[in-house]
Amino acid sequence: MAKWWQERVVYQIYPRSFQDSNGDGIGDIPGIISRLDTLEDLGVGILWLSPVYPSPNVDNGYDISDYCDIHPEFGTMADMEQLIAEAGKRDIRIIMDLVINHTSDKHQWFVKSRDKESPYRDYYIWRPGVNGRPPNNWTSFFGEDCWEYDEKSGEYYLHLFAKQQPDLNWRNPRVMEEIKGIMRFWLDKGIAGFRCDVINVLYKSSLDNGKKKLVLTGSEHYISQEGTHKILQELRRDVLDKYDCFTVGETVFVTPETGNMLCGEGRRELDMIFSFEHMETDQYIVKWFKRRFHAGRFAKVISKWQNALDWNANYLENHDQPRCVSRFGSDGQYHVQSAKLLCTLLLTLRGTPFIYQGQEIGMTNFDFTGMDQIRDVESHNIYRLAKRLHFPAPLRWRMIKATSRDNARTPVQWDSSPNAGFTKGKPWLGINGNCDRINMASQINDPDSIRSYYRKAIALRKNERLLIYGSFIPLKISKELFIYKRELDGRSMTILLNFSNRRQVTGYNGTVFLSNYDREAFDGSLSPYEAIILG
Ligand code: ISL
Ligand code: CA
Repeated sequence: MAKWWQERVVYQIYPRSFQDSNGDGIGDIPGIISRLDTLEDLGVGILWLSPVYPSPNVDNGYDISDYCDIHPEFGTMADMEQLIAEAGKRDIRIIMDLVINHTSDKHQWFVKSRDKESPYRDYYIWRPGVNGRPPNNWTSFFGEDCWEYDEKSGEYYLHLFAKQQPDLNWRNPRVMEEIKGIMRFWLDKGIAGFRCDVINVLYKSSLDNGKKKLVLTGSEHYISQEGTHKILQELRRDVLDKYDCFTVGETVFVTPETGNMLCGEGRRELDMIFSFEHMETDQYIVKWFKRRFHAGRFAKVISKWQNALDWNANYLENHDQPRCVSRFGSDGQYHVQSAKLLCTLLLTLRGTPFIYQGQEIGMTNFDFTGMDQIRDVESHNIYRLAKRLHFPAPLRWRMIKATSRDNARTPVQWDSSPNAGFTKGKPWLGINGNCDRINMASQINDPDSIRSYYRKAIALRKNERLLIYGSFIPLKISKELFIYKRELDGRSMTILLNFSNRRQVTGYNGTVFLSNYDREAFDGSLSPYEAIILG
């Protein structure tokens, strides 16, 4: 049966960097409201807001200190309600980020839980040390230890992310009830669902030592455990099923098999998941060791996932990943062409497309020159770790520059005025120097711009059921080419993507529905980074 969240395109907003309205240098909810017309014009039907809750911002809102309020730097609850209403008028629905693996260490639950006698003690995972050492050998996502010692109670607490992000204890039924209450609170306000942060690590099956690994020692005890499936089924049954909403899970270290267990239709857990494998095709083991981009490797992984799940959540970019045009395309000579090629790919895959703010104008990786310009907690932790491991300074910087999450977090480039129209004050994070050249104002009315191409591709998907529901059939995958077919009720479209220079192909013909070059007919010759949809 058709579902609205399959037919719509999602646009991710990272509120801090989207649009500032009051000159404090931080994007906010009134700023988002002021840009809703642009988003409506683009054709998106769902907005995903990265966290807007009160937070000490150690991890920019992914460390939540109060789940049922709005961070004053983003506005008020009334602003949030207005955003939901104003978006609704434009037929745009809103999903929020649900970060329930951990809270901030400033959350009242955690503050109280520091007291051994408190009923909140068991909301988190506290353990005594072993011979003066942490309870086990696990390592965290952010390159540090997983356990933090608390003087007050003489025990350690578990944190899979930063030490200011203590993990919740999902074995405690009271935690489950609290989270259900939070979900209902927002759904009752009219939001349309959640993007669920690192949702497949909630349940820790044991706290035994892990097999020693280069990264995430201990993860076999918490990745996609049976206990997590039970939790997801319960949240679905008791909360989500009572509303017209959907969930997309951010799921780490999933395979097609474990992914299916999390979002297969019959499972009644999540509606779709973000997998990471295609984002790992340009790295060795961890993202800090870059490997040259290879379109064939990338396309092969995408194809595999396309047919592995009932429904996909497709993305090429988000607030944790470098900009896709710099990474999978070209941010030099073929900037415009390759940004449009990546747009074609994203909008013609089977699944719900997720566009990240700025992607629709081809924003590139940052042009920062040193660590002092970087704010991301992960980048700083990894830089320190690399220093401890005696990596030379230039290598350390190269690692961070290519992979830092701040690449995608620089403010949106709206126009060529000071601070790119993002703020009248001092932006919280530097603005890319290319904002004179790459900005919304210069693209919005230009029919040949990247932005206009996104608009066209979104409209095409909306009008072509086969681009939404059709099957995905890979036809050719190589270092240079990714060609596939979408098919529904005997009709088909072929999508040709050329990741290289001029190329000749034979055997493909039809009407040109969309191309990033100005062409009416296709004769088999592809220009550099050309993308064509043939019908
Ligand atoms: O950033 C990463 C890889 O590029 C991941 O290790 C990332 O930390 C992981 O995907 C989890 O991400 C989510 O949870 C984190 C938060 O920092 C991220 O911003 C969020 O997307 C902790 O809440
Ligand atoms: Ca502001």
